[in-house]
Formats: sequence, structure tokens, C-alpha cells
Amino acid sequence: MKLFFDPRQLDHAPALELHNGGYVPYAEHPGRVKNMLARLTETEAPTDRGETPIARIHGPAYLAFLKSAHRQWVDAGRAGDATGYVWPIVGRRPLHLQRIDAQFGQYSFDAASPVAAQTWDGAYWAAQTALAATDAVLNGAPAAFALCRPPGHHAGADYLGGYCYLNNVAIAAQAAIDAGKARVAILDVDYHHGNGTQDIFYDRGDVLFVSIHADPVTDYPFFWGHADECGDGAGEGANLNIPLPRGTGMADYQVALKTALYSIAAFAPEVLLVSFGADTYEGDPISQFKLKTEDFTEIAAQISAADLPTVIVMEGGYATEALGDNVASFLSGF
Ligand code: Q9C
Ligand code: ZN
Repeated sequence: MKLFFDPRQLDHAPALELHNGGYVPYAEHPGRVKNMLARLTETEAPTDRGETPIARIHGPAYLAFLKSAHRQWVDAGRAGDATGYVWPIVGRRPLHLQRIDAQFGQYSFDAASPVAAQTWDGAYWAAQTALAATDAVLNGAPAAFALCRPPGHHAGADYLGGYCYLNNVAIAAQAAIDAGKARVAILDVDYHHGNGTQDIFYDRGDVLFVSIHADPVTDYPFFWGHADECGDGAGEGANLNIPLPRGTGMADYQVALKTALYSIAAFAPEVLLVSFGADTYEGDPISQFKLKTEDFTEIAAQISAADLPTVIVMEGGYATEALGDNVASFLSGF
């Protein structure tokens, strides 16, 4: 399988995140990549496809915020990574304010995703990595893997959150549509619901979003991912959420996967994109499923049996020591 990675993604390195009321080392750290690369031979760097495919998903005001947030933070006299602390409540009238703290309120949804000095560059090259893998598949490769970091599936058209800044899989899906594909499906198997991806395609009938994840009644991101979110307008029926309880192991996971793959087959997409998070692993420090390293091979084999050209985009996974093994296990199933 073709594997894509750009080392500039490592430049994104926030120091700390707010976790259970205190600051802890940032879980989505560059060391994750080193562990994955140790198990992947021959990665290819993406060529630069520029900002146009990114701007097909993210609005200009959000992109301007993301590029300038850390500079604005420094200009406001602050040290360290830029982060928000105040958010408008649901139903509050939209205000467009210039102060950096107000902008974080407008363009983010949590305090777990600081903007560090090189965050734009890292996120930009993660998006380029996803686009390169997509091109490989559009040009005939049966499957390709994009080692993206920072991840993307929590980022919406105009917001960051959940360690995500640019929605890599959404940018890739749109690129496939723009290349002439009529229908694409996204299967999200990260532990957390891919709220950003869901939001981006919620009212569209050309992109099916199917997600298997921890029940948002108990788990992040709480405000999305419930089973009754089915899409809107032209997108009605093109959004499927399969929430599972904490403690879920392979037996129950496979039942959900079967349902997911059945709905994907019924949609008859021309391309499949997989948001792959290894945070469903039993040893993950921030997640509560019970999948084993060898289970990832079986999950991938079942996805592969759908017999669709497949772009695999890396999302979460925080058991750093096991991450390379888990990714290698997943990729070996294709
Ligand atoms: N106390 C991804 O896997 N923090 N993002 C959870 C738990 C946010 C995970 C805090 C988790 C985001 C791509
Ligand atoms: Zn996750």
C-alpha cells in the first residue's frame, strides 16, 4: 500500500491541554508519529496542492484565524500556546469580535486544542498528506494511507477542537467529488464521534458519513454523535451514527461494523474514505473500548471486503507505545 507522510507535520507541538480540570502533557504529541513511522517502510511526501482544496471545506475567516491566532496571542502579550477560555452559549447572537480570546470563542468548541507557533504549518501538511493519498487512489491504487497529524475529524468548516484544526478527511472527500466522483462515503472508526465531518456534510446527499464511536452521553464530544442525527435536507439519510457503550470489545464492535458496511454498500459510493483512530485500543489512556491489536486486522479485512477504492486517514490513538503495532495491524488487513 502507498503510505504518505510529511515531516513538517511534526512542527505542530502544543505543550499542554486542559484535562479533567488540570493541565497535563498534550496527548496528541509528535512522538505518536515516530512510533508509527518505525513500523511503516517507505513513506512518500505529498506534493503541495496549495490552499484551494482546503478552502473548499474551510471558510476564509476561519482560515485567517487559524493562520494568525498564535501571532495575535503573542501580540496580546501572552506566552506559550494560544488557547480559548470563553465560549458563546447556544442561541447567543453571533458577534464578530477582534480580540483573540473572543475569536477562540467563535472558532473553537473546546479547551483541548491550543494553537501553537507551528500549528498552521502542521495542519496544512496533514491536509496535503490526505490529498496525496486521495490522488493515489483516484489514479488507480486500491488503497492508500495518509499518516495525518494533527488529526482532523473534530474540526468543522469554521471551528477547531479535539486536537483537530483542518478536517483532513473532509478535504480529501471533497477533492474526490471535485475530481468527478458522484458519491463518496466516509467511515469513521475513531473512538470519538467525528463531529466536524458530520457537520460539514450534514445537509449533503453526495457524501455519506457513517461513524462508530463511544456513546456521546458519556464521552467527548457530547453534543454530537447521537443515534437520531440522520442528516438534513438533501443529506437526510446520509448520516449514520452508531454509538456504543464504554467497555465495548470486538464481538459487539463487529456487529456495529456490519451495520455500517451494509449502509455503505447500499449507498454505492465510488470511493471510501476511512477516518482511522487507534484510540479504540484497550490500552488507550483517554478511551474506554477494549479492542486488541489483532482486532484491527480483522476490522480492516471486513472494510476491505467492501471492495471499494479506499483512502485511509489517520485520526486519534494515544497509547503511543502500541500505536505503530496497531496501525500496522490495521493496514495489514487491506
Ligand atoms: N477527559 C481525537 O481522537 N479530550 N481527538 C478528551 C477526556 C479530547 C480526541 C478529554 C479528546 C479528543 C482525534
Ligand atoms: Zn479519537
